[in-house]
This record gives sequence, C-alpha cells and structure tokens, in this order.
Amino acid sequence: MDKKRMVSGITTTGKITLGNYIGALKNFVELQDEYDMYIFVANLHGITTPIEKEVLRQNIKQAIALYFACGLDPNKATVFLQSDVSEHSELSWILTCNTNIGELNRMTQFKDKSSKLKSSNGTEFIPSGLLMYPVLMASDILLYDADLVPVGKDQKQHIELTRSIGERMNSKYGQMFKIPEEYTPKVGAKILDLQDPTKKMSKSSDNPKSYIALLDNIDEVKRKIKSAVTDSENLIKFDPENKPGVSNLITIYSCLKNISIEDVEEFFKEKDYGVLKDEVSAAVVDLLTPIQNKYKEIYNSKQVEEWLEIGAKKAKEKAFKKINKVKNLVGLNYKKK
Ligand code: AQP
Repeated sequence: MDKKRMVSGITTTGKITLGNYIGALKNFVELQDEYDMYIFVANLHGITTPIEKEVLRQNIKQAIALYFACGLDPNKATVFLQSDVSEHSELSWILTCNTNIGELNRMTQFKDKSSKLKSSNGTEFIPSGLLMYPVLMASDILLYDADLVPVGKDQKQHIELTRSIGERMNSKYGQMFKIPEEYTPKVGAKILDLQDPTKKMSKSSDNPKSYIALLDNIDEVKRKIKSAVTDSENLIKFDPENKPGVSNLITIYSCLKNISIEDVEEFFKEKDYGVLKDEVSAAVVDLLTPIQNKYKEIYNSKQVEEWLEIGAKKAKEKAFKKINKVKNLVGLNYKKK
C-alpha cells in the first residue's frame, strides 16, 4: 500500500526555535519512515514581513542545514527550497482568485502580525503578502495532494482555510485536489514564550530571551532557561491556565524526554523550580549539542546543495503535473491538454 503523504515547512523569518523543533521538525524526523514526506524551507513566506536580504539569505542557509542536522534523511524525505519549485507561486495566484478577502481578514495571525507591524514601527505599510500568506500555504499543501499536514496549534486556522479553498476548487471546476487533514502533536503543539508564557514562542520575537534558537550558544541557552518566567508558588504542577510558565517547562521536558506529563510531574514531585530549570536545561543541551555539531559539519558542504537539488527535482515533477491539471480544469490553457 502507498504511504500517506505529509507536507510541511518552516518559514525563514528568523532563526529556527525550540518551538519549531518540538511542534514541527521533531515530528518530521520521527514520521519520515512511515510517511511520504515533502518538507520545504518556506523562503517565500519569509518575505511576508520586511527583512534584510542578507539576513534572509542567512536564515535560509541555516534552516536548510538544520533540517538535515536534526535528522531529516534525503533518502527518505523530499527536502527542498520552496522558491525552487515555481508552481507554488503559480498555484497561489489561481487560488487567490478563488479566495474571499473576508476569509483572509479573519485570520488571527494576520490580525496579530499586522497590528504588531503597525505598533513596532508605526508604519501604515502592511504588505499584502501578510494577508495572502495563507493562500500560499494552501498552495504548498494542495500542490502535492497531501493527506496530512503536521502543524502546531497556531496554524490550525490556516489548515481549515486550505480545506475550504480545496473543496471550493473541486466543486467549482472539477476534482483536482485531495483535501488534507491536520496532524497536531498531542503534547508540544504550542511551546510558549519564555518571558511571556501567555504567548507562543516565536522566532520573530524582538526579545531574544523569549525563545531558544537551535543554534544558540549553549551558555546562552542555560541563561535563557534560568531566566524563564514562572510564578511564586514553587509548586511543580501542570496547570496551563494558572501556571503557564511552569507548565511550559514541563511540556518541553516531556517532549524532549519522550515521557508523559504525568510522569514528569511525578519525577519533579517535592522538587523546586531551580531543579526543574536545571533539568530542562540539561535536556535542551543534550538535544542541541549533537544537532549543532552536525550542523557545523554540513553547513558549507556540497552535499547539502546536492540533496536540495534532488529534492527540488522530485517535488517539481509532482508540482508540474498538478499545475497542468489545475490550468486545464480552470480553463487557462489555450488548448485542452
Ligand atoms: N511555539 C511553537 N510551538 C509549537 N509549534 C510551533 N510552530 C511554530 N512555533 C511553534 C510550528 O512550527 C512550524 C513552522 O512554523 P512557521 O515557521 O511556518 O511559522 P510560525 O508558526 O508563525 O512560527 P514562528 O516561529 O512563530 O514564526 P514567526 O515568528 O515568523 O511567526 C509550524 O508547524 C508551526 O505550527
């Protein structure tokens, strides 16, 4: 029986964080034997908010090397750079013409990010790409007939929109897309900001103390975890509503040690926050040390370039067939092919 297909990517708006790792990358790696994985570095999404070109280039190069350093295997997963497969942008335009502006205006991420842009630099310039970004995301997914899309909690709304657009296209023009399901990890779907645990950990945060980047220096990682906001109760209990900071550290520990939340609570029973932070710190360091070593080994290697080329070629074969089918059904081709 054919394997089910999964499609996902991480945007290059900043440095890949522990949140991206736990909510996405870790799952990509664990699932690559079981599923036909299409994993891309989402560089087109990386320009939805203003970014210096050298920073962007650096983020892209780091993200690619990190994918492989974290364990994505080019012989198992199809790993590529989004803009190397131009069909993503092409399909995005066709879907844009079939998406209601109201649907996009409702997206929470758009509201959050546009207001953040306005308040951070007082600009009135909100790039349209910020509004359209979920349509590009729908294209990324529908282009490959994904069965499942592994996402953190924050992306659920975008998957629902992808399903609506796909269903609309199928009923308007004829069957062209598989309608995907979301795949959300049971634990770790929303790792929180270390300084403000009411928000999710984000790579584009202005405060570097609020996130752990996979490439952070180890001493810096320890310092960041030590200064993570908790509460004054000194009680290690999983209670996301009343104890978001402590619950976040418990979640991180549970995900990295692959043990249940209940077992983590039991392990830390009668212990204090200092011990919790030390143990979380040790777990994060154990994760990051081999990743950073592998990363240094492959960062400038020709091998990574080759893997990327192979991935793009394989993705392009699928994408090319799909875009032709879509063009035919929509009536864009001069002659029916
Ligand atoms: N804090 C998080 N906890 C769990 N999962 C997360 N993801 C992101 N942050 C967390 C998941 O990582 C995948 C890639 O996300 P993305 O880079 O495409 O965009 P994002 O969700 O907007 O991530 P960031 O880090 O917050 O980026 P910025 O700061 O640019 O907005 C997705 O599966 C996402 O759910």
